[in-house]
Amino acid sequence: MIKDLKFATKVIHVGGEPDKETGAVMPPIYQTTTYAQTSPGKHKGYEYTRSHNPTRTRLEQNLASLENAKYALTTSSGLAMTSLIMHMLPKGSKILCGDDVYGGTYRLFTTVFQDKFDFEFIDTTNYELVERKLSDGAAMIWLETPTNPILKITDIKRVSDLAKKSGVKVYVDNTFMSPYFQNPLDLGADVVTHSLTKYINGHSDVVGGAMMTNDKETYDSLFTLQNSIGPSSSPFDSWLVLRGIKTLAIRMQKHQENATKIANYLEKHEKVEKVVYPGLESHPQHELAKKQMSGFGGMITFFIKGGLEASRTFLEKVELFALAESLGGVESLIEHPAIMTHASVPKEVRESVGITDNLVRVSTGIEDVDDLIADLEQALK
Ligand code: P1T
Repeated sequence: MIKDLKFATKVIHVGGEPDKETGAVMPPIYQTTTYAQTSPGKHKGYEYTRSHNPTRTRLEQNLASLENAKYALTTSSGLAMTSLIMHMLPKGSKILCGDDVYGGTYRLFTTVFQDKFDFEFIDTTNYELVERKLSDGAAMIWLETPTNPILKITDIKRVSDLAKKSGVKVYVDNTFMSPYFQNPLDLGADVVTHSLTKYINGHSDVVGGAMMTNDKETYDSLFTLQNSIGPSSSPFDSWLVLRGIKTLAIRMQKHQENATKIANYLEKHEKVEKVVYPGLESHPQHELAKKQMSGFGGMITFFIKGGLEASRTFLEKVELFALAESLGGVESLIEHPAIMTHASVPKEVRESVGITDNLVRVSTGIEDVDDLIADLEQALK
């Protein structure tokens, strides 16, 4: 294979070589649980699909290349990957986590794993605080950047440099930017995670997760846990993600183009109190966003004037935007984090980070942006 392929080539070609047996240009779906051995223990690298599957191998090769990583591992959901990672850490470990993360991640940490670890949720954009907490000792720091749903941006390189001094591993959930706009490993992070459910698959028809790393020990530990616990991704889902991923570069460009127009439109609207989009000059970390990311993505958060009732009326009126959880698909979605994706975060915690009842989150799709703006206009009216 030609070395140093560019992103738009990698999504199509890495792990995508024609089938050796037949020449099929598209990868076969190896819909099998098991593989024949020629003698006990003698096989072609595949024994049982919980541990390995050729369709999944192709996807993992592709994913590793997109984050410039040596290793990738996929799971049946984003949270399944987060769970495997938590199982890897020694009991009693101190875990630092950003104070604004996906509600399901918060729930996993504060319920399932709360007795095993000592969690501390901190504002990771406050670097004095981060430095102090890191030097107190921790097993890991878990960052979402931009965060879900406030879109706060943390300086990955700065935190990684500080963490290295204290021997703390840096994990970055890169779901919102996708590998097209941001590569945390290149900035010093130890492990990057993704919900494949979102931009990477891009068609809202698969739930999946992944991690990429250059650290063999971490990969080996997570692979062993995946095989022992069992949340492997299915051959068909792996194939669907391989299919969706081919257009990741071109989709991300369009998500961003549409989101920029919508964010500018909303910022001028009289019924909108505030808009948060990393590409707007008004974003508190706009300069960092320009430096750390190669684009600003498709997610927009905005605050409607008038509180819960005004938000509810607006969300009931949109027609093209589906009122639904999730993000990153070709279709536009809209949701109310306080009632939907972040309902498992207690109200006082939500409000302390700014997830108020008039906050609306938009996942901008790749439709014609004029139609999307017309829909927002009639619903705001
Ligand atoms: O849904 P799942 O594939 O398990 O991924 C969980 C997850 C992890 N990380 C981030 C940043 C996420 O946004 C998610 C899932 N988020 C939603 C379903 C949502 O609507 O925000």
